[in-house]
Amino acid sequence: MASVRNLILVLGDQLSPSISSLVAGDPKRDRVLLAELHDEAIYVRHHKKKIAFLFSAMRHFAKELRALGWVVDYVTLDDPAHQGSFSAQVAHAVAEHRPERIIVTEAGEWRVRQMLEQWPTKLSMPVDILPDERFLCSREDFKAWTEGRKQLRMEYFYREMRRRTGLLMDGDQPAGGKWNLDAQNRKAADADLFMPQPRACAPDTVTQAVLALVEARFADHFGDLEPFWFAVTRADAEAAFREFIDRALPHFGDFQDAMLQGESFLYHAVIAQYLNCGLLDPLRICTEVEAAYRAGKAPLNAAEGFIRQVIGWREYVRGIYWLEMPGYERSNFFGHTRPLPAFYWTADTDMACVKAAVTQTREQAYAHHIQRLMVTGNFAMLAGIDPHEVHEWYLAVYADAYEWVELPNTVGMSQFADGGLLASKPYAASGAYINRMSNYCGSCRYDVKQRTGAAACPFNALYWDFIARHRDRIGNNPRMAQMVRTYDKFPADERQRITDSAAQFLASL
Ligand code: DLZ
Ligand code: SF4
Repeated sequence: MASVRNLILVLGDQLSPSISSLVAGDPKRDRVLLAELHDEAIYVRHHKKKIAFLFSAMRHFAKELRALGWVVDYVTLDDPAHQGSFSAQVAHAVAEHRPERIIVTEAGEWRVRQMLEQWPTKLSMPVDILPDERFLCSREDFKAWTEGRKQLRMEYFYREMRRRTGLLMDGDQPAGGKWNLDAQNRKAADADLFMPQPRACAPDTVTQAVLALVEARFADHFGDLEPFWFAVTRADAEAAFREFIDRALPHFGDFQDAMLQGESFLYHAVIAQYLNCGLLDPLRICTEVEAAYRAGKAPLNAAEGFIRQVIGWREYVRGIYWLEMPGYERSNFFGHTRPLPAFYWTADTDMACVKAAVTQTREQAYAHHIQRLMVTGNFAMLAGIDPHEVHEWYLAVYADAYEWVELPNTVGMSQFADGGLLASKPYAASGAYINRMSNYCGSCRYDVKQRTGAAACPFNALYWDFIARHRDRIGNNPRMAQMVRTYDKFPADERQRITDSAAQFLASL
């Protein structure tokens, strides 16, 4: 057998043929290793659909690479050669092939990066860790951008990314004259029989085998395996994205923050799971969205909102993650310690908004950004849930969640546990916000108009109690000071009712 020059390890979220580790290799002399790993499936107990999605996408990617001429060692979870972890699997492959060196593209998570960095010593072998060029802003570039800045606001980073990529630019000016049209993207939606649904792909035989494996091995993990409809190949992910452009993008901006009972997807793209594992390319999808706008097929507020999420927010949170790890994971600005309530797993709650978000999360491994931020996230912060438990929940239950993207969104944006490094104010809201943006409250046992008492929407007393509990921490934030003043104007007996209602509700969790 011909000897192997380089062993190229491809991680489960690196399913791109143009990933730097493969570009650096040679199909004739190098060998690729991809492995379904027990440790990766359980270090948080990932949603069953997420595990099945990734395993099936990995199996299809191995096929894609073989068609391109690569020799691929693919280790399934039930393979006799399965070793359980990245380190053990690579040690096993090194013993078998005796390569000259290992090549790998940098990991997306601190935990895995630590592992890779130990390999030269552990394996007595050179390990080339290459930059992940699928991101438009390298870790070094992001660090350089932060230098000398008092505040790391996404908006300024985003403008630089617009200039750098040329996306939605007319010369050196933003298309349409404004950088950010978010203010136009807050309309409430009405139920509409013709709401587009994301493209559903029927499971092929490869996916069917994975579904059986996941059901057998991870039966006690959260989440429904079926119906399974995610794309698991690049071609199907691209087809799903093109359907989004044709059918949903025109309304994506307007209804970006809306929520409707029984509608899990509204006009969202539902492509983050494809993007974050490498089936879609960030720059390419943005170019296609811009082309749709330039061709008059989508309004500017939709195209700009979409592109901002990808080249602005997504790159920005990754930059923050690498800037702030490893300490960031344990941030707890408010000192919250309450355990995550059981209904985050069971959906067994009378709060219609929370019930809807958790139910669809169980069914789809998906909820859109406002459900995550303003329903489950907002509730957790108001109720004083330990932000680390909240983080592990989001990381486990969403098909698109990897730590680099999920942690800053949870710890920084949604829980304000970093004390305002990332967000300019806590995303705290009472029931009124949810009522304005959704139709959940109409069918809820609680009354969104009442502030206190057993029938009142729990978000209301919890919101005011949160303001009161943390007034010293948030009162000097100009955007929160107004709420503290409003609270102070409540009569003393009303303030007491708020304290009592919040305490009673929390005791019932
Ligand atoms: C999330 C995940 C899961 C569930 N399974 C695997 C796996 O079996 N093999 C693999 O290579 N990667 C998996 N991943 C992704 C990793 O846990 C990790 O999130 C990324 O490699 C980022 O460092
Ligand atoms: Fe949620 Fe309160 Fe509305 Fe019920 S009344 S759906 S708990 S916001």
